[in-house]
Amino acid sequence: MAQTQAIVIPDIGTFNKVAVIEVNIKPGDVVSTDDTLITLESDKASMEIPSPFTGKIKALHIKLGDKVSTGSMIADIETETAASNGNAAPETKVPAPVTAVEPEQPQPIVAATSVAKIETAVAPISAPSTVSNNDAALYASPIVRRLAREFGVDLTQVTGSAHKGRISRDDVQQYVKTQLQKIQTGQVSAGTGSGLPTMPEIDFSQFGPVDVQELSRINKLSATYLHRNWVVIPHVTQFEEANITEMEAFRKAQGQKQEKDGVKLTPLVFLMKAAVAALKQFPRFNTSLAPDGSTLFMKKYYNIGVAVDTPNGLVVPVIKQVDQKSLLDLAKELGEISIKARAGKLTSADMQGGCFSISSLGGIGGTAFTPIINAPDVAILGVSKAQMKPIYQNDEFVPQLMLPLSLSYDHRVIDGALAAKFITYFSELLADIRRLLL
Ligand code: CAO
Repeated sequence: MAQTQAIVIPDIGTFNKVAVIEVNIKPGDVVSTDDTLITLESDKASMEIPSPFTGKIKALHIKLGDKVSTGSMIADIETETAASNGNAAPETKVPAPVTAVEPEQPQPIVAATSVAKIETAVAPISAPSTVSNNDAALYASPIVRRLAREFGVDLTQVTGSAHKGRISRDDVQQYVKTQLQKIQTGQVSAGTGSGLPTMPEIDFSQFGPVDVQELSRINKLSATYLHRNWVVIPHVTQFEEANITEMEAFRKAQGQKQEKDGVKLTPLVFLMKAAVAALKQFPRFNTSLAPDGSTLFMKKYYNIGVAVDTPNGLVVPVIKQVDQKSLLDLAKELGEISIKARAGKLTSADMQGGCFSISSLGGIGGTAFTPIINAPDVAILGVSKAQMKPIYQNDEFVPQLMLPLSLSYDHRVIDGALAAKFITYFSELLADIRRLLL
């Protein structure tokens, strides 16, 4: 005859108000004796609480994040046979967790009749789970589940190598290693199959009206590419301000003459020339790192990628042999290639062969930003809007036009000291553009 029994938290000894970190059941589920119902986690240990009965869950009295102690209600279960004494739910004794930090401490509870699975925790959990809950049926200990959460690994993607397909700590570590290798060798993008946690799907219409818009082809391509670079390359961004007062005076004087011929001389072409001079001075910036990270390709040519904002998204055409072109040649070519880019007519050859990139938002505004490296380059320069600022010179504040620069570099190839030298040199060149002629 069917009978409803209450399942409560068994004796967990001195542990009090322990967080529920996993709930593996819902009303209607059929469970067997010893199936894991929930997982608890204190700052020192994790405990899986097994079912004392076989039967069907009628009601759930617990949810993720609840704090529970011995005797707290977990669920009501409908069983076919009565419990051993027909009155109360049998108590499941839980052995004391052996903590990693205090291994010699006495055990608060005797484990003799325990059926709960307990594993030692190595550190307090610091973040809530972001991994899919579909891994409830997997056979993995709490410590392995915690490791998976810490690395954002979806356990349903991991093959268990231990007895009966149980997922071990080694399996999770091996999975992370394999996924990283796949990203590094370009076999997968960081956005797919990398083992990184995925974003939850949200029905935004529940909050208000929404339109759904498909991303452009360029948006999708650059998303994959930017995500890979962001995840794979350890970025550091070094900031600097260059005094371009004299450079601007010169540019404006020249510009007025040139604009009649349809050539617009903007600060960007000076930056391209300064970039070439700095790449020559610091050749480590003019390199690409082999995918296995063991060799550097030192380039003897000077091609500069320029980020162009188009109606369809961001593209980075490459201006070739910048070292061999004049400021006016560059201004003309930049004008032509931006028109081509905005018309969506760039070819893949137009976007290949770069050494270093410049992303200029100076015509728009902003004080600084952290550009993402355009791999296989090892550095990129972000340029923001120049502003007049009071600069202390010869015992007085003098208004000067200062250009904010943001140099992001691949820290596997470039050390911070070298980056600071590069950006200082670059800034000095802009402050005295006669040096560009040297
Ligand atoms: N500070 C102040 N003013 C600046 C400036 C700076 N750093 N850089 C450019 N300007 C001025 C120019 O002198 C020009 O002024 P005038 O019209 O008075 O002559 C105006 O801003 C517009 O310049 P521009 O944008 O047309 O030309 P550019 O050579 O600076 O840039 C291009 C060309 C193609 C790079 C630019 O049009 C563009 O697309 N920029 C966006 C790049 C981008 O999206 N980067 C982000 C990538 S990450 O998402």
